[in-house]
Amino acid sequence: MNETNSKKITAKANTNIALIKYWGKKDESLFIPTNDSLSLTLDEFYTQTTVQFSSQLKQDKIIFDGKELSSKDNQYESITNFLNLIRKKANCNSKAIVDTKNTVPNSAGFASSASGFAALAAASSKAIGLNLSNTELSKLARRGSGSATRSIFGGFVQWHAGNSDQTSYAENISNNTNNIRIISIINSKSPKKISSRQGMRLSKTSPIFPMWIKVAKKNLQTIKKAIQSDNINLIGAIAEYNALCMHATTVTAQKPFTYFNKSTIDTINYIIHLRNNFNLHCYFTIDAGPNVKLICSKNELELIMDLLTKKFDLNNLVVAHSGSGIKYL
Ligand code: 2P0
Repeated sequence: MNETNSKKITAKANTNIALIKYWGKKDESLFIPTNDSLSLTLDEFYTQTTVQFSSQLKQDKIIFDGKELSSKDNQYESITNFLNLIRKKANCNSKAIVDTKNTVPNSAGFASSASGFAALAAASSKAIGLNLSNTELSKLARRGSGSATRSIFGGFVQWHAGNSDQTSYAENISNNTNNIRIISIINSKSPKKISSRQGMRLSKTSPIFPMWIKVAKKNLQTIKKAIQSDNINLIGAIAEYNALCMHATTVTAQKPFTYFNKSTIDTINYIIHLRNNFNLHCYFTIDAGPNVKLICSKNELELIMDLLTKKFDLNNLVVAHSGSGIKYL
């Protein structure tokens, strides 16, 4: 980048829902996870980010959902730290204007950091003149937030844990996504008290953490076969079991904690009730927050939505399909 101002680049990234969870790091500074994870990129929740570098700026200017962040905000710091990585890679000192907009409810277990850092990685690297492959973008997005590693790609995505910066990245493993639907059942939009980062640290103190890694490895093999054979029921059953195993490490940590609230438990029970008493093939998964995501096939979506609206406000139910990977606008 030789001119005063770089090109202005806008990128859009979708968020993703982990069916095999990323939970635990073996290297905190490089975001190397303890286990491989697998997700479905969603079409509903996304981040759109515009970046331009300018040698005339004294510091980064970051506009987050229409509001300029103060340099004292945590979000400002994490975005600037990420931009520093890009500047180092491109050997350029210019500061940037970043304008980012989310349709993801912030910090409520919807991994807004996944789409956020994926969009930032794509827009900022292109704006500064780096021409990175999606694999390289995936490695870069990982340095902002682990789950962002997967949001570079669409469809079903596996993040290979690896053991170094170069070996820890994601790839699309299947676009066999026509029949799967995810219904987000929103019971809270308020920020969580324990960040994922902190939660992962605490969970590592659980005596069952080593078991979690073994189970996740086994679940990954089974779910990949289920994806190949388009077996939504098996995908749902494995994802549900995997989520419960992840959350088991929170309640058994040396300082126990949980992301569940009362509505989380009610919703889990309702989904089990639909399964047992209506013979519907619906399953749940839960991230580091209280909201529940229901997994089902498109054939049963209408029936399931009819029953869900008897219990939940329609405004709190969001149906998502599989979404695409990074796009430049
Ligand atoms: C996941 N989660 O696989 C798991 C499941 C939450 C539960 O990735 O510390 O915001 O920035 O790497 O990516 C959320 O954690 O954590 C997450 P950092 P991140 O989607």
